[in-house]
Amino acid sequence: GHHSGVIWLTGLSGSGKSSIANLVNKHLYEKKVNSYLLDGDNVRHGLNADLGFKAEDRKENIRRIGEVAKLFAESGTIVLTAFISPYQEDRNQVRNILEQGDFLEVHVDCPLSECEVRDPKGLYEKARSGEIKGFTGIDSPYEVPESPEIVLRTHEFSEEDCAAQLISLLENKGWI
Ligand code: GGZ
Repeated sequence: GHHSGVIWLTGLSGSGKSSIANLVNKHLYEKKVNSYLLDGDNVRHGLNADLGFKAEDRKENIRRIGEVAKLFAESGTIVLTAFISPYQEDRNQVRNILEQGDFLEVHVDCPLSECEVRDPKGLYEKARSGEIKGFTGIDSPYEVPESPEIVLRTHEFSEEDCAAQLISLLENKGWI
Protein backbone atom coordinates (compact mmCIF):
# COMPACT_ATOMS: atom_id res chain seq x y z
CA GLY A 1 0.00 0.00 0.00
CA HIS A 2 1.03 3.56 -0.62
CA HIS A 3 0.01 6.93 0.75
CA SER A 4 -2.27 8.98 -1.50
CA GLY A 5 -2.07 12.75 -1.76
CA VAL A 6 -1.29 15.64 -4.06
CA ILE A 7 2.10 16.54 -5.50
CA TRP A 8 1.69 20.16 -6.60
CA LEU A 9 4.31 21.42 -9.07
CA THR A 10 4.45 25.20 -9.43
CA GLY A 11 6.75 27.31 -11.58
CA LEU A 12 7.09 29.53 -14.60
CA SER A 13 6.04 28.54 -18.11
CA GLY A 14 8.92 26.53 -19.55
CA SER A 15 10.43 25.72 -16.14
CA GLY A 16 9.96 21.96 -16.67
CA LYS A 17 6.88 21.17 -14.54
CA SER A 18 5.19 18.92 -17.09
CA SER A 19 8.35 17.04 -18.03
CA ILE A 20 9.21 16.24 -14.41
CA ALA A 21 5.60 15.34 -13.57
CA ASN A 22 5.50 12.97 -16.56
CA LEU A 23 8.75 11.27 -15.47
CA VAL A 24 7.51 10.79 -11.91
CA ASN A 25 4.11 9.59 -13.16
CA LYS A 26 5.88 6.99 -15.32
CA HIS A 27 8.01 5.85 -12.37
CA LEU A 28 4.91 5.39 -10.20
CA TYR A 29 3.19 3.43 -12.97
CA GLU A 30 6.17 1.10 -13.24
CA LYS A 31 6.04 0.59 -9.47
CA LYS A 32 2.31 -0.22 -9.81
CA VAL A 33 1.37 2.80 -7.71
CA ASN A 34 -1.92 4.44 -8.76
CA SER A 35 -1.18 7.91 -10.00
CA TYR A 36 -2.73 10.51 -12.23
CA LEU A 37 -1.37 13.67 -13.83
CA LEU A 38 -3.46 16.81 -14.13
CA ASP A 39 -2.02 19.40 -16.51
CA GLY A 40 -3.08 22.02 -18.99
CA ASP A 41 -3.68 19.44 -21.68
CA ASN A 42 -6.39 17.57 -19.80
CA VAL A 43 -7.82 20.39 -17.69
CA ARG A 44 -7.64 23.73 -19.50
CA HIS A 45 -9.18 22.24 -22.66
CA GLY A 46 -12.06 20.60 -20.81
CA LEU A 47 -13.16 21.32 -17.24
CA ASN A 48 -11.63 24.79 -17.31
CA ALA A 49 -12.17 25.68 -20.96
CA ASP A 50 -14.19 28.71 -19.81
CA LEU A 51 -11.19 30.24 -18.02
CA GLY A 52 -8.44 32.51 -19.33
CA PHE A 53 -5.42 34.08 -17.66
CA LYS A 54 -6.77 37.05 -15.72
CA ALA A 55 -5.92 36.83 -12.01
CA GLU A 56 -9.47 35.76 -11.10
CA ASP A 57 -9.49 33.10 -13.83
CA ARG A 58 -6.16 31.67 -12.69
CA LYS A 59 -7.51 31.64 -9.15
CA GLU A 60 -10.62 29.70 -10.22
CA ASN A 61 -8.46 27.41 -12.38
CA ILE A 62 -6.39 26.45 -9.34
CA ARG A 63 -9.42 26.14 -7.05
CA ARG A 64 -11.13 23.65 -9.38
CA ILE A 65 -7.92 21.69 -9.97
CA GLY A 66 -7.45 21.50 -6.20
CA GLU A 67 -10.96 20.13 -5.71
CA VAL A 68 -10.49 17.54 -8.49
CA ALA A 69 -7.09 16.56 -7.09
CA LYS A 70 -8.69 16.08 -3.67
CA LEU A 71 -11.31 13.72 -5.15
CA PHE A 72 -8.63 11.66 -6.91
CA ALA A 73 -6.55 11.54 -3.72
CA GLU A 74 -9.58 10.34 -1.74
CA SER A 75 -9.92 7.49 -4.23
CA GLY A 76 -6.41 6.32 -3.29
CA THR A 77 -4.51 7.93 -6.14
CA ILE A 78 -1.30 9.93 -5.98
CA VAL A 79 -2.08 13.06 -7.98
CA LEU A 80 0.55 15.11 -9.78
CA THR A 81 -0.44 18.59 -10.95
CA ALA A 82 1.56 20.81 -13.30
CA PHE A 83 0.21 24.36 -13.40
CA ILE A 84 1.97 27.70 -13.03
CA SER A 85 -0.29 28.45 -10.03
CA PRO A 86 1.37 31.85 -9.52
CA TYR A 87 -0.35 32.91 -6.29
CA GLN A 88 0.73 31.65 -2.85
CA GLU A 89 -2.78 32.21 -1.50
CA ASP A 90 -4.28 29.86 -4.11
CA ARG A 91 -1.69 27.14 -3.43
CA ASN A 92 -2.33 27.51 0.31
CA GLN A 93 -6.05 27.13 -0.31
CA VAL A 94 -5.44 23.75 -1.96
CA ARG A 95 -3.14 22.69 0.88
CA ASN A 96 -5.86 23.62 3.36
CA ILE A 97 -8.64 21.52 1.78
CA LEU A 98 -6.45 18.42 2.06
CA GLU A 99 -5.57 16.43 5.16
CA GLN A 100 -2.40 17.54 6.94
CA GLY A 101 0.61 16.09 5.15
CA ASP A 102 -1.27 15.15 1.99
CA PHE A 103 0.00 18.14 -0.02
CA LEU A 104 3.54 18.51 -1.30
CA GLU A 105 4.34 21.91 -2.79
CA VAL A 106 7.11 21.46 -5.35
CA HIS A 107 8.81 24.60 -6.62
CA VAL A 108 10.14 23.93 -10.10
CA ASP A 109 12.69 26.71 -9.96
CA CYS A 110 14.24 28.08 -13.12
CA PRO A 111 15.45 31.63 -13.78
CA LEU A 112 13.12 33.62 -16.01
CA SER A 113 16.06 34.36 -18.31
CA GLU A 114 16.51 30.61 -18.89
CA CYS A 115 12.78 30.03 -19.47
CA GLU A 116 12.92 32.81 -22.04
CA VAL A 117 15.86 31.19 -23.81
CA ARG A 118 14.04 27.84 -23.90
CA ASP A 119 10.75 29.42 -25.02
CA PRO A 120 9.49 26.11 -26.48
CA LYS A 121 6.23 27.60 -27.75
CA GLY A 122 7.49 31.10 -28.60
CA LEU A 123 5.16 32.55 -25.95
CA TYR A 124 7.78 34.66 -24.17
CA GLU A 125 8.71 36.28 -27.45
CA LYS A 126 5.04 37.12 -28.03
CA ALA A 127 4.76 38.43 -24.47
CA ARG A 128 7.84 40.65 -24.93
CA SER A 129 6.47 42.05 -28.17
CA GLY A 130 3.09 42.73 -26.54
CA GLU A 131 1.24 40.22 -28.71
CA ILE A 132 0.30 38.33 -25.51
CA LYS A 133 -0.68 40.44 -22.51
CA GLY A 134 -0.49 39.35 -18.88
CA PHE A 135 2.11 36.64 -19.32
CA THR A 136 3.53 35.19 -16.11
CA GLY A 137 6.98 36.56 -15.34
CA ILE A 138 6.71 39.32 -17.94
CA ASP A 139 3.69 41.43 -17.05
CA SER A 140 1.88 39.13 -14.63
CA PRO A 141 3.31 38.08 -11.25
CA TYR A 142 4.79 34.80 -10.09
CA GLU A 143 4.94 34.48 -6.31
CA VAL A 144 7.88 32.29 -5.33
CA PRO A 145 6.76 29.56 -2.89
CA GLU A 146 7.35 30.60 0.72
CA SER A 147 7.82 27.14 2.20
CA PRO A 148 7.69 24.41 -0.43
CA GLU A 149 8.40 20.80 0.57
CA ILE A 150 11.10 20.72 -2.12
CA VAL A 151 12.77 22.98 -4.67
CA LEU A 152 13.84 21.44 -7.98
CA ARG A 153 16.44 23.52 -9.82
CA THR A 154 15.99 22.69 -13.47
CA HIS A 155 18.72 25.06 -14.61
CA GLU A 156 21.29 23.16 -12.52
CA PHE A 157 20.03 19.58 -12.81
CA SER A 158 18.61 17.50 -15.64
CA GLU A 159 14.90 16.67 -15.75
CA GLU A 160 15.80 13.07 -14.86
CA ASP A 161 17.80 14.20 -11.81
CA CYS A 162 14.98 16.50 -10.69
CA ALA A 163 12.48 13.63 -11.07
CA ALA A 164 14.80 11.42 -9.00
CA GLN A 165 15.00 14.12 -6.29
CA LEU A 166 11.21 14.23 -6.11
CA ILE A 167 10.95 10.43 -6.04
CA SER A 168 13.42 10.40 -3.11
CA LEU A 169 11.17 12.82 -1.25
CA LEU A 170 8.19 10.49 -1.79
CA GLU A 171 10.26 7.59 -0.43
CA ASN A 172 11.49 9.60 2.57
CA LYS A 173 7.95 10.70 3.40
CA GLY A 174 6.71 7.13 3.13
CA TRP A 175 4.36 7.86 0.24
CA ILE A 176 5.90 5.01 -1.79
C1 GGZ B 1 1.02 32.27 -18.58
C2 GGZ B 1 0.05 31.32 -20.45
C3 GGZ B 1 -0.57 32.54 -20.73
C4 GGZ B 1 -0.35 33.64 -19.86
C5 GGZ B 1 -1.14 31.13 -22.27
N1 GGZ B 1 0.45 33.45 -18.79
O1 GGZ B 1 4.17 26.95 -21.54
P1 GGZ B 1 2.75 26.60 -21.54
O2 GGZ B 1 1.90 27.72 -22.24
O3 GGZ B 1 2.31 25.27 -21.99
O4 GGZ B 1 2.24 26.87 -20.09
C6 GGZ B 1 1.49 28.05 -19.96
C7 GGZ B 1 0.07 27.68 -19.67
C8 GGZ B 1 -0.27 28.14 -18.25
O5 GGZ B 1 -1.50 27.62 -17.82
P2 GGZ B 1 -1.75 27.27 -16.29
O6 GGZ B 1 -3.11 26.69 -16.18
O7 GGZ B 1 -0.63 26.45 -15.79
O8 GGZ B 1 -1.68 28.73 -15.63
S1 GGZ B 1 -2.19 29.21 -14.21
O9 GGZ B 1 -1.78 28.19 -13.21
O10 GGZ B 1 -1.55 30.52 -13.98
O11 GGZ B 1 -3.67 29.32 -14.25
C9 GGZ B 1 1.47 28.72 -21.34
C10 GGZ B 1 0.01 29.05 -21.58
O12 GGZ B 1 -0.76 28.33 -20.59
N2 GGZ B 1 -0.31 30.45 -21.42
N3 GGZ B 1 -1.31 32.39 -21.87
N4 GGZ B 1 -0.91 34.84 -20.08
N5 GGZ B 1 0.85 31.19 -19.37
